[in-house]
Amino acid sequence: MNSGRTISRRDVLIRSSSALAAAALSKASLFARGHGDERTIPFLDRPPALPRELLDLGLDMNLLDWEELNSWLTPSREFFRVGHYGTPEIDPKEYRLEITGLVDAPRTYTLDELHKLPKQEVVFTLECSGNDGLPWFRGGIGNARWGGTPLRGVLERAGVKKKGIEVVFFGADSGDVTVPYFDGDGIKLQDFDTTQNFARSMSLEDAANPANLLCYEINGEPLPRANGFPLRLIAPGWYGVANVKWLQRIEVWDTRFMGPFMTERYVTLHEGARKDGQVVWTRSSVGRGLLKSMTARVAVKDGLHRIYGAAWGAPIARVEVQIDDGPWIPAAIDQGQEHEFAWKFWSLDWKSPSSGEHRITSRAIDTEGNVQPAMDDPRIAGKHTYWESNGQITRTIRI
Ligand SMILES: Nc1nc2c(c(=O)[nH]1)N[C@H]1C(S)=C(S)[C@@H](COP(=O)(O)O)O[C@H]1N2
Ligand SMILES: [Mo]
Repeated sequence: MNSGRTISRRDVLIRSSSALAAAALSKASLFARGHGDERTIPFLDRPPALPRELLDLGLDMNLLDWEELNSWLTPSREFFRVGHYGTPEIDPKEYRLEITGLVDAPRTYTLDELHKLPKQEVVFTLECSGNDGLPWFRGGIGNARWGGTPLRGVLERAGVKKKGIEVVFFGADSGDVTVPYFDGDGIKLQDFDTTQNFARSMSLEDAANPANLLCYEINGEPLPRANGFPLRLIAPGWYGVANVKWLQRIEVWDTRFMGPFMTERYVTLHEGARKDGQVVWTRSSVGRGLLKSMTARVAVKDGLHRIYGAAWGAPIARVEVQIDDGPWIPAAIDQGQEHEFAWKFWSLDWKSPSSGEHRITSRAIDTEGNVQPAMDDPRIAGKHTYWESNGQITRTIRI
């Protein structure tokens, strides 16, 4: 198979348990004052409750409450969940993973066989690309140490044929999808009612990234059912939707895959103006995660105020905070969180805030100098859909 973009071993987060234990110790510095007589000052902008329609569907997304966040690794039972076609129940003894399509040696794996393959772990902050795109949708994010076997090895063992360019990942969950059929002039000829499994694809080059895992563990425990038991794809650096749960079949294709979660749902519509003033509309499939940060909590202890938050979506170099219309002030970044794909926690001492209402905005800066866009940046302001909302978030609070 193609070797793809070379990603150095160093970039891939293969950690022994002792290194991970050290990372977990960073809890000591993170939100260090979140104990004893420290008091959280509630934000004025807490998200509204889920809309009635969603509650009626019995949807329980288990969203993160930022103000309650007190551990760098999200405990598995607290991890958010998104399932568009319900939660399949899979008997681990009956479970099979199929590798098929344009490969020399198609085969199926039992769970036991997958567990016996080389194990690798990665700490990765998984965010739903819808997070912060709708008023009630806040906290569709979590950080975990995922364990499994590298996808790359399984693809190599199957032997991808020369013609293969696309890797399609099918989940066990399925739903009804209406597929419209147009003629060349855009006239609709027919609607096909189909049943399709949840599926997403990646180019072979992206799929071959050595960080990608066929994952069966979260924080050292088996995956909970809602998070993909017994096996899911973990694609570090990609938005949640790419991380296919209840993984059942991997197919190598010689053409692009056009499933609804690539081309219809999880699609961003953007209106941008070029330098010459011409307006250009683009539609793109949600894919890689984007640079972002969030102010999680403001606390006071012994009369001293401190702002806490997180930043993720790219290797984080710095985080800056703006209070009201003041200057951008660098925040202190917690140490011991040197994981390429994991969020970093930060904090800032807020020197003698005046009483009254205040606005707090954070922005993350990655190691390449990219700055998280402001809300009026054309990348955000020109976006007409709610996906990929990584604009700078302003929280409001009364002191
Ligand atoms: N099979 C399957 N995989 C899926 C989904 C799904 O509906 N079905 N939802 C995706 C989306 S949109 C997100 S945000 C993540 C959420 O992962 P989590 O439920 O473990 O938090 O799963 C992704 N994988
Ligand atoms: Mo999502």
